[in-house]
Amino acid sequence: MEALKFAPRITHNMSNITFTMIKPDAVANGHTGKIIDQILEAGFTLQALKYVHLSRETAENFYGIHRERSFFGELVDFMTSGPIVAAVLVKENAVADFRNLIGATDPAKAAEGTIRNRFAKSIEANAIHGSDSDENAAGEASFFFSAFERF
Ligand code: 3AN
Repeated sequence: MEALKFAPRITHNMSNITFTMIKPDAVANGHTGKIIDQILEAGFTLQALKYVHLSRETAENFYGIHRERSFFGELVDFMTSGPIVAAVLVKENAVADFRNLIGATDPAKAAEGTIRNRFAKSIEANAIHGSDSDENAAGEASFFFSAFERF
């Protein structure tokens, strides 16, 4: 008998997706709705969305590339301090356009009107994550979401 062929439902080009998390500070401060609204207003559409509280192990694995950085422990403490909202977003040139929308890592340096300029307090409690490359966007999206959760 012929083996079943896997038919992927996701037709989006890899360069058209990015992965984001609304971080515990922004969720706790009640900014979730305003941030999602700004993302959709900027022309991104949702491919996947979930509201979760990360375990320490999950946060350590997600931020594995930063394991040797001095702030790794604090980053994991912070990212597990409360629930987050994770999403996969679709748009032409998604990674670069989303980095522009969120602004610089340090909110003091983030351009006027960017999400971090509006909602972030510090370099650690910086309201939102955005993938920094197409490759990382694909990896981060599949770390958080199964194929059945992406539409
Ligand atoms: P970005 O999220 O803008 O790509 P990265 O990848 O350099 O920034 O850092 C990952 C996360 O680590 C940041 N979002 C921020 O929360 C945290 N972080 C970066 N630099 C520092 C720092 N100097 N002190 C504390 N946390 C930091």
